[in-house]
Amino acid sequence: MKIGIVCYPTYGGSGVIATELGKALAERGHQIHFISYAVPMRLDSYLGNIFYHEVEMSTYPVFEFPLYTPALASKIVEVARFEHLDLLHAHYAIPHATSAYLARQILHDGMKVITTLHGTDITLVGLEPSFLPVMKFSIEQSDGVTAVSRFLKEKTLTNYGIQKDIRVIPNFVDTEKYRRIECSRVRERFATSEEKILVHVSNFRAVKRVPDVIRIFGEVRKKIPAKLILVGDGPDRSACEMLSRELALQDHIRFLGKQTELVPLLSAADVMLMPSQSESFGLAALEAMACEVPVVSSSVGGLPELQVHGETGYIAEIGDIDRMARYTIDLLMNDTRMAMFRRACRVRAVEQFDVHRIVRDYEHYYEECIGATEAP
Ligand code: GMT
Repeated sequence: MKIGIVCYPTYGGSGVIATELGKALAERGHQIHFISYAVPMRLDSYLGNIFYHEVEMSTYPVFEFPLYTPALASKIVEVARFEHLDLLHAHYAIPHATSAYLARQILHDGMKVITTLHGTDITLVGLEPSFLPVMKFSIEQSDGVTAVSRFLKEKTLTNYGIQKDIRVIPNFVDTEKYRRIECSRVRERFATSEEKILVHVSNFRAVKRVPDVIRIFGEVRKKIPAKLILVGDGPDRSACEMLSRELALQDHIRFLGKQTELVPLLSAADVMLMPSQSESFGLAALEAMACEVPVVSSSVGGLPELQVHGETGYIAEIGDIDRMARYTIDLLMNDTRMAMFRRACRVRAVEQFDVHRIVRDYEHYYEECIGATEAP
């Protein structure tokens, strides 16, 4: 198939999934055309079958705001005409599903549009009154809609009153690449041999509750010698650096900023903390699980679909810092349980969320939407 993929190129789950999906589809013989305003972060080397088309933004003094939605629609039209796309896969509904709808109306050539809902496009941004009617319309007009968790599917149906079948296709990880590696040198850089290592990976937005991560760590350190590695960057980073000083934890916390090579860092870690306020899936937790790192998380959104309480980690109510700290301490103090959890994390990542399995699900869904196969 000739497939167009529209996504955000930045550090974030939807862009990662879109890029990894495109790469995996290309390996399976499809021709992939990425369309975005910059090269997607994980599209870092030349790969056959993959092409990148940049949306050019023109400015004009009359425009107070950049007009990305029509610019993207025009680029989709151009790529679809030149390359004869069979379908266009829009990741993150705003504004990609809208541009895709516009392009399809202009094209009239049978190109199908599939929209994948990722999270805040539905739970946060899309609900704003200035976007909601356009979001509902654009999602309903897509030929196929997928959501990354059952939670997100239900939220979309109820919040938007959408009368449309939404297929749940969970996020995935390349378990060949994401596997625990020998990491003693990395561990030594962060901690002594007596210390445990906790890790958190996010875009430091309010929904991630990074201050909770720091407070949980503070409680853990009262009982166990430990270090905390914080990976990523975003609006809450300065406040978190301040909080770590207020709590006198600054010598035990390393803010690493954005990192592209996560496997060595995850392989050095003992537990991942994800106390999010909202999380439709939790891709960072899945990547940790693939590297045998148990996750202590909040109970929100799709997290209970990803990890199993008491098997791959622990789940607590949002904001219950004491409970999350207690769970982390229990796990760090019990070597036998830790070993069991580690194994369970890896098995669950490989058996339920491996890239090869999920990419086949997308392929079947594409075929269904194009009309090549019947729905099961
Ligand atoms: O909202 C974000 O944090 C970014 C967003 C994205 O599109 O990059 O993440 C969402 O999509 C990821 C990939 O499907 C999911 O793993 C995240 O759980 C989801 N984030 C939220 O729901 C907060």
